[in-house]
Amino acid sequence: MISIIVPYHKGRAFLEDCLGSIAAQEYKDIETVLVFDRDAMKKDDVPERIDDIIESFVAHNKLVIVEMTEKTGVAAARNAGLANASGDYVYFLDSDDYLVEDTLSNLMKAAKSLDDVVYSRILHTWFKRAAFNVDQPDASSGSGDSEFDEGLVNDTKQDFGDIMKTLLTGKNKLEDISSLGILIKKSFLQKNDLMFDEEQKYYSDAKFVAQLLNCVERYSSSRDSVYVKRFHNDEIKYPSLDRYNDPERIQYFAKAFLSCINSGEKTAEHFQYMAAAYYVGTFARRYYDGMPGVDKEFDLLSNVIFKVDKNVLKKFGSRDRKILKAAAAGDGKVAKNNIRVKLIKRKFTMMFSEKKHLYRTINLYIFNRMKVKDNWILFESFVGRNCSGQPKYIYKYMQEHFGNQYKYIWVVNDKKINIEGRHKKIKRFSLSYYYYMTRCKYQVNNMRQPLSIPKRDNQILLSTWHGTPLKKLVFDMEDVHSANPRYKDIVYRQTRKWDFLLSDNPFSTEVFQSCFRFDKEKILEYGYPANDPMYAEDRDVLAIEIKEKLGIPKDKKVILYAPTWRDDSYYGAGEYKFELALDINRLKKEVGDEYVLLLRMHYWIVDSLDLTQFGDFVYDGSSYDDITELYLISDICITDYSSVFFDYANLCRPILFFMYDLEKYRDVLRGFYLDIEKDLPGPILQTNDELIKAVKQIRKVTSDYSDKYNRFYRRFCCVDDGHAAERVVNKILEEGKRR
Ligand code: C2G
Repeated sequence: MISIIVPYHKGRAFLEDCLGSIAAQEYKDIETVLVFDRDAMKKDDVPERIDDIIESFVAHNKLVIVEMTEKTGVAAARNAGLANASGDYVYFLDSDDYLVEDTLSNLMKAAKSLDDVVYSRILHTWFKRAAFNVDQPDASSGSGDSEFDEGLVNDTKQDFGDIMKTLLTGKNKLEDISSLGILIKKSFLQKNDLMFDEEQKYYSDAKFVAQLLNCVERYSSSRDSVYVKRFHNDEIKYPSLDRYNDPERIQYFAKAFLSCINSGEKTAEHFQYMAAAYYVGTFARRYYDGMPGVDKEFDLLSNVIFKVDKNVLKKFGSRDRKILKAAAAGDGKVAKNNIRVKLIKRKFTMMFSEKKHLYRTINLYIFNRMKVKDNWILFESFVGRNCSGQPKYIYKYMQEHFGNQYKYIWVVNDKKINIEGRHKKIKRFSLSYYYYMTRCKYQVNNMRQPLSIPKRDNQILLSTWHGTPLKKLVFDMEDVHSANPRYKDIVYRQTRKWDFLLSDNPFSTEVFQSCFRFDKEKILEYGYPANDPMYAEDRDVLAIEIKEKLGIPKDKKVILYAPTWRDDSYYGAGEYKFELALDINRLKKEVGDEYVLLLRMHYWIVDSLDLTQFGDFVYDGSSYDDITELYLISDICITDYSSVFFDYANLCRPILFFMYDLEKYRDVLRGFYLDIEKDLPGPILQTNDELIKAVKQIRKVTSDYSDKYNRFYRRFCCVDDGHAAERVVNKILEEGKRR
């Protein structure tokens, strides 16, 4: 029998997934030892209720509950679990992680009777279990949220069969060394007196694994067996253990290194190397910068570096050796002098090897010392992809009303983008970008700005965001499926720099306060400038021009299909896939005489669709800069979970919701702010049959939904009146005069 030891102190939803994954194991001869860390549980303001989860688990699974009252911490919890385990094998599973169905059966298949240990693969994810796909790229290799990814390292792929390489030398940091995903014979643990060090609040895994590696004789491995480790993406509600900001942490860190070095000959050199590498690679910088409490850290780490053998020191360059020798001797002054030389050298190497470092340095020391220009205003829409959305219409208003009084700067990825009026284009992340970002008085951005360019006190940053949200955003998302583990943390820091946030309606004002944790006073509920053209007198004239530009025959009505992206369907950072569920051939056959289809993929989608087969029925609107102009020429809008419909509703034209994957999108990926059955201004259609029928009977649909549409309009389009740009511009210029 396998005893699975699960320590628990927090995270109801995590525990549910964890126990669910145990219940779903193909291998059945298991008991679960669930250890409650009562002391840690008490720290919660409102204790979580988990009785129902336990009750339904117990109905079909063997469960032993261990109450830990005198001790606390993960090491003590695992030891308590060990003491109560009656299986021949033990297996540690954290309550915020989970397994796939064949995890244990694969381990047992690989286990030979004499083996002490069988280890497996650990895959990292920020997905909950229902959304986990074993074939997705490992989250620790960094994917998902665009340019802000830092990319962690995971190189356990090589020499998987060698236990030292997999469990030890493949890990970059002490906290990456893990006792998870390893099936261990209990008699082996008992024979060698192996336990977790309860004195170690953090890093107890490292010592445990070091000791295990020193006494293990027979082992196997199974690449097919997968342990799923979840990253925490809400460090505010659920900080992971290795992220607690604890001033005492360094003591545990130094102690853990010392005990790992002393754990046995087989691993000693490796830990000495790791400690020295950490010292010169990470700590040196902290020490040099004089971070608070760093002198104490210096003393503690000196004791560790003192243990580093001469042979190990030889593996480092001469400057690093000097730093390490000074550290071992406890000589802070010499250490610092050498660190200074190292950092200056590194800065120069970095500056000349990567442009971004050079530009950041120039920005910091030169541009940042120049005056902010009161009449410079910088615009960016959709991270430089185009000239559209709120920034475009704020720009347009300023061009028309303030002309040459201001210098207009547009941030673009490609200078060929067509932008009307007098302006200067700069490429995102070029040297000019740094220059203008740092010197302009005003910035208007509809997404998020990079943190690598510090914002100055007298600069004004207006975030317009890019839509009224239907799907949950940032701090309202229980799980972030598309972004890196630091997503919420990064967004939090970015949004703190916004002076104003634009909102289209009272509903958005409410949501923005929770999803961005943003102050109400700084939210401008002025409506969307990009919706102004929908109220313009000449909107039909404009529509004719746009239709002509796109080559759409005047006598054809237009169906706009503008779906959004799917969080879990991507190739890599910021590159999303889209599989078309719409049956274009059928739509063409059934309504092709009256309509054309205008396809508009979301800007994250990189798949280009081959539309040639549909002849003159389909027009590609994906590369068209401005979706507002596409709204103006469309007679029907088909969308799904995109905020597109909130804007389109200003035209009071029919909207159809093609939600073929509603259950997954709503229940697994995102969750919505609206009760879509009740609140949407059009029908939810899940099949092509339903969709085509609705298009054919569009008059009936319109009249069936007229009450709902009116209600929707009053709730979400109540501020837009064609003068949003005017309100926004007056406000920010007025604020500009004050600063
Ligand atoms: N958009 C577009 N084409 C699409 C979909 C969206 O041009 N096929 C543009 C629209 O301007 C829309 C904006 O991108 O308002 C945001 O699109 P969403 O599909 O809502 O998705 P997302 O980018 O995740 O925005 O609060 C805003 C949203 O909830 C988040």
